[in-house]
Amino acid sequence: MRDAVVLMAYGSPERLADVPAYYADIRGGRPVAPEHLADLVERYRRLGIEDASPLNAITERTRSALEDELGLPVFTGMKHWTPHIAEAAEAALASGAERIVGLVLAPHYSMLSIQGYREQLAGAVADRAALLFIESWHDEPGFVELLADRIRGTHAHVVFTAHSLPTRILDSGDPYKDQLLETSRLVAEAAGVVDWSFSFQSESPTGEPWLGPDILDHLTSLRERGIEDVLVCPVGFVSDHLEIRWDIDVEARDRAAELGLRLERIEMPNAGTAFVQTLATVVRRALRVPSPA
Ligand code: FEC
Repeated sequence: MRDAVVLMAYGSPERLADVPAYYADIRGGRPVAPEHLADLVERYRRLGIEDASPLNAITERTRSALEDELGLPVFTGMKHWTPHIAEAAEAALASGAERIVGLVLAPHYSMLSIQGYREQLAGAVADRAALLFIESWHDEPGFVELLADRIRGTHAHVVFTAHSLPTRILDSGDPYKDQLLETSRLVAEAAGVVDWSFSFQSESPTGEPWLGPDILDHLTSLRERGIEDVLVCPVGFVSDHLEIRWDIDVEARDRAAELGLRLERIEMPNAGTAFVQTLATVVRRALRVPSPA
C-alpha cells in the first residue's frame, strides 16, 4: 500500500491585498461588513504579514518535519487559502497514494470546524484512494504532556483557551466544548496544577450568540477574585498565528494591563520536535503502523 498524508491548517493571507478574498472565503458567500474587513486588514498589517506570514511558514516547517519523521510524503492543504485542500489531495494522488491520512492542525472536533476540512478532503479525493480521516486528537498523551510541560510549576492562575463558536453547536450535541474541557483537565492533572479555568477567545462579529466566557470578560472576573498573575495556555490552537499573536498577545495583554494583571502565555507547539513526533504517532495509529520503540 502506498500512503500519503494531507496535513491541513486554517490558512492565512500572504499579502494585505489577499485579505478581502481570504475573508470572503471564510464567510462562504455571506456578506462582509466593510468595517469588519477594514479591522481585519489592520490586524494583519500590525502583525506584519507582508514580511512574514506566520501560520503558513509554521505549517510548512511542520509539514517538512512530519515528512522526515514518518518517511512518507506529506502535503499541505489550507481550508481558506492556498494551497487548497483539494490541491493537496491531487498532489497526494499524483504521488501514487492508495491510502491518504487526513490530519488537521486543530485538536478538537466540531461540525463547524473539522467537519469542513473533512468535506473538502473527501470531496477532492472522491474515492480515488482510501481516506483515513482523523477527527480529533485532543487527548493524545504526547500533546497533553507537551502542554503540561509548559505550565508545570507555575504560580500563576492558568487560563486554558480555544476559539469560540456559535452556541447553536450545543443544540446538536457537538463534542467541541466537552473535548476542550477534557484537554484542559488532562493537562492540568498531568502538570499538577489545581488553580485553573477555561475561557473562549476570538469570537467573530456574526450577529449570533457565541460560546463564553470570552477571555476579555474572564480576565475581569479573575481580577475581581483577587488573582494577580495569569498564564494563558491556548489548547485549541497549535501555532503562532493571528488568533494568538493578536487576540492574546495584544488584546488580552492590553486588557490585563488595564486591570493590573500580569499575563503571560505559553510557547506554542509550532513545529517543535516533540509536537511533530506526537503528530506522527497519531498518523501511524490511523495507518495501524507501530511507532518506533
Ligand atoms: O493567522 C491567520 O491568518 C489565521 C488565524 C485563524 C485561525 C482560526 C481558527 C479557527 N477559526 C474557527 C472558527 C471561526 C468561525 C468564524 C471565524 C472567522 C475568522 C476570521 C479570521 C479567522 N477566523 Fe477562525 N481562525 C483564524 C482567523 N473563525 C481572520 C474572520 C474575521 C474575524 O472574525 O476575525 C466566523 C466565520 C463567519 O463569519 O461566519 C466560526 C475555529 C478555529 C480553530 C480550528 C481551526 O484552526 O480550524 C473553530 C487559526
